[in-house]
Formats: sequence, structure tokens, C-alpha cells
Amino acid sequence: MSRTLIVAAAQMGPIPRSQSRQEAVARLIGMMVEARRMGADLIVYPEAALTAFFPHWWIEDEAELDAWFEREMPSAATQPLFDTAARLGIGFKLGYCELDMTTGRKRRFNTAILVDRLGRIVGKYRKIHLPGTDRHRPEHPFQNLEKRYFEIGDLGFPVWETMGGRMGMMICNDRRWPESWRVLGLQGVELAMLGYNTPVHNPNTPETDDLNNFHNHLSVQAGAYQNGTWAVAVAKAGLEEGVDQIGQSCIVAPSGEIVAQASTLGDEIVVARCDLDRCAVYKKHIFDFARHRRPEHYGLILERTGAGEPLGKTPG
Ligand code: CDV
Repeated sequence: MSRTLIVAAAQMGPIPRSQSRQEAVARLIGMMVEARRMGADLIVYPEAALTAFFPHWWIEDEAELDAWFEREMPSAATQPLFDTAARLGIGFKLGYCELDMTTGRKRRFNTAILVDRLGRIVGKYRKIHLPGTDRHRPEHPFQNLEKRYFEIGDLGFPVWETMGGRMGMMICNDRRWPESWRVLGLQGVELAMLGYNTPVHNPNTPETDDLNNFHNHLSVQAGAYQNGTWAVAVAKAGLEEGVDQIGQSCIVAPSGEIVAQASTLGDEIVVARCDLDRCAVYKKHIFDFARHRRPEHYGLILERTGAGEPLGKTPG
């Protein structure tokens, strides 16, 4: 039986601050219909795909902050996306900002869900590597305040068996950390999905601005190859409320090669035929974890968070 999925990366251009959830969802539905017409079985949307990326702004008012979050999923505003997916028979991965009250305490997360071809939520992931700061930096042209607005995700990096393969998710900054990929890899992931809002300018390190597109692809291509998995990385790109964000959304094969890439900074769909069986050549040979990994020598990965003293001893 073929395990080929046609996967769509649904890059979005900016979402203006004034754009309603209903308008954003209408854009997502438009792309879903187009992707299905292109044969897609699964469509991957960016991080925080329902609103402007508000962590770029300092917000003090609690009610104003809460207004950027979803209290339920699906909601009245997002139900049409689920209905369209079920009608067309297409799965989707959606990033959004979640306000959770299930523990009796208000918790805010940067979240992604995976929805199958019947419109059922089959997986949820909450962002673990939150970039930026929780402190106000008014001297910067924009900020990243995810450490202020979100809690660290509490769901780990699960992999789900759905839609004929093993699927995992991460969100934006997670892609830069090999640990995220390896935890998915250790569950045999075959398709890793992620969305990103990555500014062109780094206020703290402007000397790396030129490298942002390179570092995006470097991270995703390395993560895919080293874990023998397909990867789909999808931007919210372009000039959003004064912040320029990179595009170059891509679909990467288990070989690490980019097989499809967006070429604009707006709403754009690219698709690729992803034969999940192509993962096996990497998983069974060069990255046969069971034969080649040496976790007895990786202890520092769990013992240390930050770098510490070198362990080298002069022999003799
Ligand atoms: N949304 C993000 O996680 N953005 C970060 C930026 C702030 C460095 C990223 O890793 O792309």
C-alpha cells in the first residue's frame, strides 16, 4: 500500500492587527480549497495563524492580551475551517494562541493542533522553546515577549500515528534545537510540521540579520536528515505591523533536500509528494538509532541546561 501523502505548506502573508478571526479563517479556507485542488491530503499553516503576531508588542492590559487568545477549539470562528476540512477530506495543522482554563487557573500557550481528514483533532502540541524576554525593551523597534505571554508547553513532543504515518509538531524556535527533532526521531517520526514568525531583523544581534533565511533552512534540513523524516516549515511572512518577517517556507525530504519552496512573502501554497517510505533508508542505515546511538555518553544533555566547565582531562 502506498504511503505517499501530498502535503501543502500554506505560507501566509501578514495578518493586519485589524483583521478579524473570521477574515483570517476565510483566508485559511481559501488556501485549503486551493491546496485540495492541487491534490493535497494535508495542509500545514504557520505559527499563530489566526492573528497578528502580538508578542512583538508590549501589552499591559489583561483583557487586551486575552483578546489575542482562543478559549476553545474549534470555536464559532474556526468551526468553518474544520467543516471545510471534513467536507474536502483534507487534514490540517494549525498554530494558534491558546487560553486554557481546564486546571482552574488561566494558562496561556503558543499551541498547534493536528486535525485528521474527518475534521477530528488528533494531536495537540504546546511550544516548549519560548524565545525572547519577559522584560520591556522600548528601545528596540519591536520585541519578542513570548516569555511574558506564554507558559512553557506541558505536553512534551509527542508523535501520533494518523493519516497513514507518524506525525509530530514543533513551533518556530523549537526548530533550532536538535533536542526537539531527536525526541520526535526517537518515536519514529516520518513527518514533522512547524510554523514560524521569524523577523528579518534581530534587535539584539543585527550582525546575524543576513543569515536568517539560511539559519531557517539549515535547522530544518539538518533536523529532517538527522532523524530520517519529512519536514514542513511554514512562515507567516512579509511586513506585518512594521515587522518584516522571512518567508522561504519549505518542504524537506528525509535526505535533507528542499523539494518545494515558497518564492513570495504572501499567501502562497507549495505542495510536495511525500513518500513516507523514503524515511526508512535513513532510519534503517546511517541513523539506525538502536545500533548507533550511545546514550551512555550523552548524560550532560540531561544533567546540564547551560554550558559548564569542560570535562577534558589531560591523559597520563
Ligand atoms: N516566533 C519565534 O519563535 N521566533 C523566533 C525569533 C524570535 C528568533 C525564531 O526562532 O524564529
